[in-house]
Amino acid sequence: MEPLHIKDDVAEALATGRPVVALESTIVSHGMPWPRNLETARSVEQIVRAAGAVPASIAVIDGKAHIGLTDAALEQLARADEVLKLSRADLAYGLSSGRLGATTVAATMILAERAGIAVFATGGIGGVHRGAADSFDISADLSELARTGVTVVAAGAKALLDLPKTLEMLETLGVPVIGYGADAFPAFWSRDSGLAAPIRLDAPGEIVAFLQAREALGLGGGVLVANPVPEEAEIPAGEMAGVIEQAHADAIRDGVSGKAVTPYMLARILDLTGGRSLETNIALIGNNARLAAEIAVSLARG
Ligand code: PSU
Ligand code: MN
Repeated sequence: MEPLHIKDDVAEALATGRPVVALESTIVSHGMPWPRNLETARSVEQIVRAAGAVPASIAVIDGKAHIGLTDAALEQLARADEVLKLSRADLAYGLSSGRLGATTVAATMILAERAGIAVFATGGIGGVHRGAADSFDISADLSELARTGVTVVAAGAKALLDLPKTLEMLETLGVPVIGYGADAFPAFWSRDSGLAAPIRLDAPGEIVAFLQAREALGLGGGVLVANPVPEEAEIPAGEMAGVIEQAHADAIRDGVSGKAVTPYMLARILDLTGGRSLETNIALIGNNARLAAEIAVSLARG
């Protein structure tokens, strides 16, 4: 059984060596409210196209992993209430059950690599959760970055995570973390988490040279490019701290655990910031999509 269904324009670009950028779908189904989720998914694809690459949004539909989604499929994902949130552990269940499934960073990386797509843009990666010493809640995104050869462009990791432990874990796993045009590791809504980015690079060509050096060493695994949100859209870390504390306390009060934690926190933070966090989220995804396309274009030139 062939598990992948590759959309025509994506297949053609891959066959002819033209740049392609993978995009995840959990952000559409679980990360943003209707109808801004659909508007954002469309505009992100448009940004990738404008930068000279073909967008490949990825999701599981009717028992197939779709690489590249039609507008109707994007709308279905954006509207549906019962969408599975699929990571490495349950990706195969998404296929065998025939249910509608959105892919996280981890699952999108797996499918992108299988399809031959080297660059992937998202909002923020999952990481080590606060209280992980007790809950053991560490996103499968981290171990995926260690093993799957895709370059992930994200605005760092959400400050609702334990960022120092997330960076330690990435280092342990051998995942390079590149601050793009910045010395600081960004914290999603904020440009500066207060932590240093382990490596700094300032142009897509520098990133491609770095990827080629990794390839020459046969290192395998992925790379995280941490791209700070544009200044005009950021919410400074100092302003986010109280909001995150509150959302975290609410999650504990409501007994939220496992897969539900990230969507719960995002929705709570949206409320607590009066919608401002959503505008920041939309701006940073577009910014990441543009950089991912520039990297893919530069990679395709060799
Ligand atoms: N960033 C967002 N919204 C999201 C996510 C990230 O702004 O919905 C999703 C991504 O798909 C990421 C996932 O892979 O959350 C991590 O979930 P978990 O912590 O359960 O692994
Ligand atoms: Mn988790």
